[in-house]
Amino acid sequence: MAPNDLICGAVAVLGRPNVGKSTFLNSVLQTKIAIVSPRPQTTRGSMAGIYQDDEAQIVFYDTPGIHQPKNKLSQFMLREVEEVLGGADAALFLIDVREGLTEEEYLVAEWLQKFKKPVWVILNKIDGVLDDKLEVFESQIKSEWPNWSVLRMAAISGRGVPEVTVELKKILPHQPLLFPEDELTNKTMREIAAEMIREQCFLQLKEEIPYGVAVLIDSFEEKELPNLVVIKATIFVEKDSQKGIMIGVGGNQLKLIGSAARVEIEKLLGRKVFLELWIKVLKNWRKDEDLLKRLGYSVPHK
Ligand SMILES: Nc1nc2c(ncn2[C@@H]2O[C@H](COP(=O)(O)OP(=O)(O)OP(=O)(O)O)[C@@H](O)[C@H]2O)c(=O)[nH]1
Ligand SMILES: [Mg+2]
Repeated sequence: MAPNDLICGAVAVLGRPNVGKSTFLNSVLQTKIAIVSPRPQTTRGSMAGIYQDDEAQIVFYDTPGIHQPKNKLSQFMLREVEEVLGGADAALFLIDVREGLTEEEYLVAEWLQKFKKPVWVILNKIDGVLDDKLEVFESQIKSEWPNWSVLRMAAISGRGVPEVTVELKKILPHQPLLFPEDELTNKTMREIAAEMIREQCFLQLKEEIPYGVAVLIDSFEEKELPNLVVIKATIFVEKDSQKGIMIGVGGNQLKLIGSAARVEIEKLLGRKVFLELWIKVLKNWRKDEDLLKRLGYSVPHK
């Protein structure tokens, strides 16, 4: 160990869809970089959030929710989880205490049984249950998975979040930094901007439509005078009928998506943003390997 080495390691954040993995990532970084919505399967790719303090650099990897795959996009998502787990020093297994243990928790546990490194089961959303119920649930978890430690958290308010880093620091190694000191994530601002547009589709569109949405940034130009970032992006949908819904009467729906996404991107960049959106139909892209690849979701052949 060199004298200047910090506590350093990669930590996989795992769980079924919608348990609060991305909310945790944003909370531990105190910066919103990961998209969040009340609907399952919001996150599609992994994303590093690099937590740093005087003692440690902990690289948390947000991952897509583990689920039974049903199309090629699902396969891509699960492949992302597999890759993160392959490179992690520890894992956080998030559970929504309001929902308790579902079949999908046992699916996640199966993945983690093969992972021979430390695991913390994180009981998330404790703001949503009474203490008595939480006690019972915690004992159930401890008897189900006796080798794993348990922590309680409400990622939405930040309660219990610092305790996670305290625990991790006890087991992660001292080693040279994994990322440069001032880096926040392994994603580019361009990629995060695309995600923030997709997030608004999840928040504002109903039923199946957001699941068939993909976003690509066509151009991302930083201008000095006026001080502004000009972003042009295309939103892809799967059917002609969805294009009409997405645009809305008089273009209203698209305007709402655009202005809400612009506000989020401005917060992240700390600069004014001009956002221009286009919509295109790419029929059944979730089932087509070439189209998936074009949209950034390529599934490598094993
Ligand atoms: N009440 C409560 N809600 C929470 C908490 N943490 C997350 N949520 C909510 O749970 C929903 C899902 O949160 P996400 O962070 O998107 O969940 P995820 O695990 O990343 O979901 P996927 O990306 O779909 O796998 C959102 O509506 C969050 O606001 C919490 O501690 N308490
Ligand atoms: Mg997520």
